[in-house]
Amino acid sequence: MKKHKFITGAAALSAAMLASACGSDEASSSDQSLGEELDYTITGIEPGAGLTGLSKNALEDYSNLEGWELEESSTASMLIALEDAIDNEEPLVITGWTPHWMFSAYDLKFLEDPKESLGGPENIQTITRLGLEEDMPEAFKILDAFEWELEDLQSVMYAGQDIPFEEAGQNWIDENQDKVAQWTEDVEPVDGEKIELVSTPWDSERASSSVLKPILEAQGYDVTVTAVDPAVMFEAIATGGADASIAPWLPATHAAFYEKHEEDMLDLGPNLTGGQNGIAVPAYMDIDSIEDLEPKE
Ligand code: PBE
Repeated sequence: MKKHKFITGAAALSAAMLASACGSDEASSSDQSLGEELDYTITGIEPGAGLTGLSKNALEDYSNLEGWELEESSTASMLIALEDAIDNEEPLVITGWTPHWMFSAYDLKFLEDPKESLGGPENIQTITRLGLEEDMPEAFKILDAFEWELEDLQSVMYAGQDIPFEEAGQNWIDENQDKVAQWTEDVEPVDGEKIELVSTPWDSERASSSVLKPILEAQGYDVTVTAVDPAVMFEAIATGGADASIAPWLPATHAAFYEKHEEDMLDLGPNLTGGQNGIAVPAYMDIDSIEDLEPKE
């Protein structure tokens, strides 16, 4: 699996600088506590991610995380730090989630989260702007029917690490004509009508977009998919600037945005179940719970 295909030089460079600044080549770790070794830092992702908000809640909720910090950067930098730690069998605490290929590429475990700061099982859900059903009934039928399994999304997401997502999505469509037929049952073709989808930049959502877009195009739609921060995505749907999204993670990840805009959008329910967020560590680390992290003295 080519893990770094989409990582830019700048991101790689800043992550390398972060890694060296974090003291990975400090002297013997045996005389240091885990917290000291990690500089009391949880390696996080983008500031705008729902997961970042949940992780900040965890820092508040757990008294043993007194003195710990969440380092916000990007998914690409977090993944480089993770690969680096695993290559050297060093400790690292990250904010992680599934579905993501990190759990198939590496042996990771979520730390137990007895306070459920990071939520429980997550769905990926479909939302539309108000009035879409009246304005674009055929697209609405597809969006309403669109629902797939974790294995489907994962197969597109894994393929997307080696080939362009457009190709991975089209291959999945070619191999899953029965599911596509269900989603497009009784749908009348349209003539180049424009539809604007909003999504987020993570690989799970690049995968789902790469499948939905050509399906709508095959029905005659002119489809735009724009990847934005979750806050912007909900805002766009609520204001009618965009038509629909299949990218919201709920009930916990995007709860803050959902609650803000609930009245101004339509929720079509889960298109996928079986997601999970958490604080994660390489499996070789001998801690099992967020509560095993010791407070800064
Ligand atoms: N994630 C993956 C995103 C949604 C998809 C869990 C990193 C987030 O907003 O946190």
